[in-house]
Amino acid sequence: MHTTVGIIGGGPAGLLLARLLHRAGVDSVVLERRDRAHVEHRQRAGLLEQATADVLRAAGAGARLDREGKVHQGFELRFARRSHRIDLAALTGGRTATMYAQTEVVKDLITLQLAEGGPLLFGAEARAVDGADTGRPAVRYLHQGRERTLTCDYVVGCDGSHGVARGAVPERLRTTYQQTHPYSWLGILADAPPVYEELVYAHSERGFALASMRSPVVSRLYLQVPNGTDPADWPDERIWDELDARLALDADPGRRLTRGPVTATTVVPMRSQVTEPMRYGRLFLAGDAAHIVPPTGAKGLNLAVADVVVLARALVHRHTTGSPELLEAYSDTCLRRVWRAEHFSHAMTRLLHTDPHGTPFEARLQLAQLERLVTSPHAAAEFADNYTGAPLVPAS
Ligand code: RFL
Ligand code: PHB
Repeated sequence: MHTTVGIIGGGPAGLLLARLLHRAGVDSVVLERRDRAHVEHRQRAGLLEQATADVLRAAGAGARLDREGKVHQGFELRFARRSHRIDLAALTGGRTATMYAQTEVVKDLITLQLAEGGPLLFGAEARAVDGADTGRPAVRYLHQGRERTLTCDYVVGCDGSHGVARGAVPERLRTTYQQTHPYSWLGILADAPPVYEELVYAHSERGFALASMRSPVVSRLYLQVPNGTDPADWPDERIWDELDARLALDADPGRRLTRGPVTATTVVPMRSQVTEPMRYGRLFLAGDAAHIVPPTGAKGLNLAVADVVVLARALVHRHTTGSPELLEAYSDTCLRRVWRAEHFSHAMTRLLHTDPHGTPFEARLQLAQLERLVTSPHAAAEFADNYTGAPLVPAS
């Protein structure tokens, strides 16, 4: 089989890239290791930057997003048993975020791809990328028990943080920068109405907590836990008790933590990682395959979308004009945004979590920084600008 763009990975990055290329008349094949149900039900991100929602709309994937997504104008920040509202829209001249789960984005893109797009093969596991530095790269993959080869003009690794594409860049040419944070998130889904119509981020001496939502009857909640935590050590009652203690809603008549059956529990390590460059010859890396942020700032999916928007534009430019200049600029263009988001995600993570190795002095500094955020319009505006996200394609 031959295609113009071979895409490894059918997560949000790979699916959206295939969609954008299809709309511009460039053919592609998507190879996805897992089956459709697995990909559609993997619980992950929830919050879309405005620019991400706009891209999905422009790609013809905005109908259900507009019906079911909830626009968030701000969020609540709680610390020292007090509550503050960060008014994102007021601080940014009208920018907002939209709560629409990654599972739903993926379902919408898969439906479109199967109805109108090029091949999307489930159960197709890429094993290796050959000849990335030649004019005719190829992906070797396993499908229905047989090894096959997909020859391509370009290969894009959208295969997440544990994929194979990154390994096809020779080690001497790639640098990985990384940091593991000294805590993880215990994430749960519960059949219980959300705490509040907006997100609630809480810093407490007991650790960080986040109250998010998936629907009017399903809550998504996160607790800071030590690395290596076994979810089995967190029976439902312990989770609810800890959320109660950290969110400290008792003083606030407008908010209530309603308990309900916990339907899923996962532990997510908090990692920061960037691999440079994001291109080797005709192989490009996009999304989690190239960079990971801790989920605190809700940036991972949005960064994946930003990468593939830049890449689709560059591939289409090459296809229609023959000029490789945008493809050559791809890595540098994306990395500027990636490092901005890495910095913000890292800073927001450190601002809100309780460092198990921190000193009392550092804990006081952290409170001083939180105070600054809720009392200085300048500090709040800088935060809100980062949280709501930069425009997708830089002006220059
Ligand atoms: P994905 O989603 O990991 O998809 C990669 C796909 O590649 C497939 N694959 C292969 N296919 C073929 N051959 C191989 N050899 C393959 N190896 C892997 C995999 O099966 C998979 O389908 O990467 P992608 O597309 O780059 O998307 C990135 C996002 O998924 C990720 O950044 C976000 O989920 C991060 N994230 C959040 N991002 C946000 O923007 N907003 C949020 O609110 C947000 N919250 C979160 C998050 C991530 C979380 N976890 C679980 C880490 C909350 C959590 C808890
Ligand atoms: C989520 O709903 O999963 C979510 C929301 C906001 C974040 C992180 C995760 O900052």
